[in-house]
Amino acid sequence: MEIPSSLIDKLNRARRIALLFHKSPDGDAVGSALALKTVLEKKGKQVIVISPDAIPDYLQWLPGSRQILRADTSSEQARQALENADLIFMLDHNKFERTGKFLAAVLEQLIDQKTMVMLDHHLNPDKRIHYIFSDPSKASTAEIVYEFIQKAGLGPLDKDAATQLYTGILTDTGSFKFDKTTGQTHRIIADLIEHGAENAQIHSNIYDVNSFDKIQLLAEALKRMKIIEDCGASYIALDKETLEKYNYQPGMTEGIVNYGLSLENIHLTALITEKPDENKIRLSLRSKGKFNVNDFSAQYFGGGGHQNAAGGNFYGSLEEAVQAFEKAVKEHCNEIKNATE
Ligand SMILES: [Mn+2]
Repeated sequence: MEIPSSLIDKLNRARRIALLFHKSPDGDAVGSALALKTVLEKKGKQVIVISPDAIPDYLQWLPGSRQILRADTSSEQARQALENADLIFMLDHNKFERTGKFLAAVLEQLIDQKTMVMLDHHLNPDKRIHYIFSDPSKASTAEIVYEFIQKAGLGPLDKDAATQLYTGILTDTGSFKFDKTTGQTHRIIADLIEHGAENAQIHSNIYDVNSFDKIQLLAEALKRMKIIEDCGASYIALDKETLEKYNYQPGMTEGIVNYGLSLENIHLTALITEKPDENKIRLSLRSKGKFNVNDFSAQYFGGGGHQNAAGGNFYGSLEEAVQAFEKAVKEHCNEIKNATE
């Protein structure tokens, strides 16, 4: 990573900095933004982190999490923060639209007036952004933020920043098991532990905090898993009545999609959910090997993400979404079946 001196100048001069990430934020989005906030504040900057919507419960213990401004409940404050910012950082997303309608419209208005910096690992970044540090070969945005902090001279990391970055890497690598996890990932993790990240405590804070409702919902979801055996695919569909029965909260379906991929000879899976208070069906897609769910989602569900993990949407009923998924799977049957050969 090379940071242009023009950006270093802008960073040095900036007084107010706004950081934002994608809708339905995960550990990588929140951890990356909070870590950058931690180090920038140490340099005397006024920093605000803006979230499109709620921070899931399993991340609320993160230092600084409770100061995050929610654009869905404080939209005017969020707009003002962006309008007043000297620099805007886009973390863990490649396009304005990933931040939701409201923020995307504000950012669209500001693109000619404000310097914007993207730190991300999703495919196809918006080329209009002034400074782009995008690397889809990286397992997490947090790794890119780590490097940015080093190269921009924003270190050394304190315990909070180390904890925030550790959380981003931990969650986006599936606890260091996804195939983009590299030696460099582990070298960064080693450095974060040496700077105070308490690995056992962080794992426990994130993974040992299930509610009874969440486990019951998982059980229900697993019972509903369907297999399209001939094509090596599986899926789980969850209707809103079921989610409501278990007192649905944001983040509650996190991780469920991965069970569909844990089966032998299954190379593509989807979690198809009808969320309460949404007029669309959401798909979360995972694959193994060569089968590219970024392209698959773009082709059928107007979404994208990464080669082996992507999201998408369907406008219609849950049943229609399931049918559309099954049809799309059949069209790519051989590719899916042979994805790991
Ligand atoms: Mn990420």
